[in-house]
Formats: sequence, structure tokens, C-alpha cells
Amino acid sequence: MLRPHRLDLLHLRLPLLHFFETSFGRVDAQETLLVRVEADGLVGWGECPASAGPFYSSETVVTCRYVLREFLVPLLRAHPVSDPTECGALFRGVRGHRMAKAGLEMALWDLRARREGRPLSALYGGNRKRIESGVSLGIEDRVEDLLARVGEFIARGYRRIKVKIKPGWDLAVLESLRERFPDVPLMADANSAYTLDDLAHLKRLDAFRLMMVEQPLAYEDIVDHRRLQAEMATPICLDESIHSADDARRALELGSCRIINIKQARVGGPTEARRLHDVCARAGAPVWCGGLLESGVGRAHNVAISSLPGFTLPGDVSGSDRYWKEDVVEPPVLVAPDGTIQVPTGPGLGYEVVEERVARWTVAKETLE
Ligand code: OSB
Ligand code: MG
Repeated sequence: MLRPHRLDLLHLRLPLLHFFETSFGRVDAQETLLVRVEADGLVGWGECPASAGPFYSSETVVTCRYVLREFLVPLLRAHPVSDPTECGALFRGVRGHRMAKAGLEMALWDLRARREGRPLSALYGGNRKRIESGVSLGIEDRVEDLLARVGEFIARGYRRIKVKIKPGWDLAVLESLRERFPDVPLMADANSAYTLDDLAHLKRLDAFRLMMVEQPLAYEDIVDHRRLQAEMATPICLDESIHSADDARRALELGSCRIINIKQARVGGPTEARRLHDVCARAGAPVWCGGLLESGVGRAHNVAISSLPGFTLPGDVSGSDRYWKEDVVEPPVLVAPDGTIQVPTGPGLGYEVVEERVARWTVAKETLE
């Protein structure tokens, strides 16, 4: 039985080394919620990377705290699970709030893996020893600044570059990028900044030999994306529109995308992420692991899930030093000069969470006995 006798919700505010701007806004620091569970002298960690405002998804760190405190933790207390895969059924009555569910389920997976003395990746059935790392670079004040950053991350070995686009920061930027870096594996993420009225404009993205364009249209849509995909040569990758394995099945069946970005936090946790991975594998659709500017805790969870065989494209799982001066885990997540991250072989997440660093960045804390 996974019966934590203590559960802490730690609301962190982590200053970013460099601001991160998307089509929905700019942040200088990331707010996130760490879930710490304790049982039999062992500690498991999870993360709800919901951020301060409901701009990427409808959840925020504060809604995660609320839903965990009032609903999910009481459910777990009343019905202890013997395996984290049971969380889906246990939490089914709570609609949505997938990041809140994901953080708790991740912590239980880490706890189970540490109890069994096995790496989390092994519990998931992962078979990769190293994963390929890409980087997601935000909108800059000047194109020249972005070109400099892209050059820096290529030099560090990253295997693909993703840039954020929005109306007014798209075709000209990609043209400059292709001029300076003709052959770099490149993709663009619009975070829902366009509509079908931009169809002719979006079709011009085909000129830049992009690996894919991520979430160009509305954040829940799969119908307009189908229309766009039929008109575009560049593969569409969905992020915000996919909340479950069923969503993925429907989107692939319709032809709304050819690739899916899997974020455990967006889909409600590791079990649903694995299910989604399996749906895509059966459909022959490649997947990659997305990110939400996670601390080392969520990042370590992303490394573990990325070891599954269907994650055939480099993900947004970048090194700790791409985000933070000092991460909350030790060792930091490290991208080798060949652009890969080693999948840890130690028990659980395989990284130590440094509690004194967590405490330094904690702005609010709730302990649920
Ligand atoms: O759309 O993938 C996204 C960050 C915050 C919110 C949404 C997204 C992103 C990223 C960065 O692209 C991924 C990362 O480096 O963690
Ligand atoms: Mg995205």
C-alpha cells in the first residue's frame, strides 16, 4: 500500500536566468507546486508546473493547491492505492485539474520506485539509456538576440531548436534563422496564436523546412487543425488540444496532427502519459516530451518518461542550466556535449532533491498529515 503519513504542498517561485516569452506573455520567474509524500522513512516527489496565471491552461499553482487539499488528498486518504496506476480511477470524479492530479501521482510513482529500489524509468518500461535534448527558445526583443541564443544552444549540443512564434514574430524571424542556420533541426510553437483566417499566412511556413509547427490554432480545437493540416505540408504537432489518450486517438483519427507533444502534467500524470504514448505508437505517430519550465523535480520525471521507446524525437527536456542558476536537484540535469541526457540508474527519480534549496524558494507551504 502507498499510504503516505505526511504530505507537503510546496509553492515555489524560481527566478529564471533569462525571461521566457510566448504568444501568451512573458515571465521572469516560474511558479510551481512540489508535492512531497513521506512513508516508511522514504520520500517521493512530484510537481504541478501550473505557473502563476491561467494562461497556458486553466490551472494555476493556487488551483492545484486547492484541488489537492480539498479533494484529491482526502480521496487518497479515504482510499489508499496499492499502485499509482489506480490514481486515474480514484480521481475520476474530479473533472479536469489534470496538473493537480499529475503532481500527486508523480510523487506516488517516485515513492514506489524508491521503495522497490528501482529507477522510475524501469518501472515505466523505458529502454533508453540516454534521451535526446532539444531547447525551446522564447520571443526576444530583437531578432538578433534570438539568433545569438540559437547559436549558443547549438554550440552546447542541443539536437533541435524550437522557437516561439506569434503574428508579427514569425515569417521574418524564421527567414533570418534559416539564413543563419540553414540545416539545424528547427520547429515553431505558436501556443494558439492563430485562427483559420490566417490559413494563407500559415501555409507560408512550409518554406522553412520545419520539423513541425506546434499548436497553431485554438487551445481546445481539433477540427480547424484538421483543415489546416490538410492544406499544409509541414506536420502539425498538438500540445494544448490533447488532454488524454482519447483526445490523441481522436486527433490522429481525424488527421488533425501527425505528431503529439506529451506533457505528463497536461494529461493528468504518468499513467495517462504512457497510455497516450501507446495510442500514438499503435497509430505510428511520433511523440516527444514537452515541458512547462519545470524545476528539477518535474524535469527528472520528464527524463524518466522520455525513456519509453515511442519518444523518437528530441523533447523540450533541457538542462537545468538552461533555466536556473541553481536547480533544486543534485546533480543538476545535465545535457552532454552530444545533446543527450543520461537516464539515471539510481532508485526513484535518480536525482536527490535538496530540501534546503526547496525551502529557499518556497513562498507558501501546506502540510497535510
Ligand atoms: O507550449 O510547450 C509550450 C513553456 C511554458 C508553457 C508552454 C510551453 C513552454 C515551452 C517550454 O515551450 C518548454 C520547457 O523548456 O520546459
Ligand atoms: Mg507548446
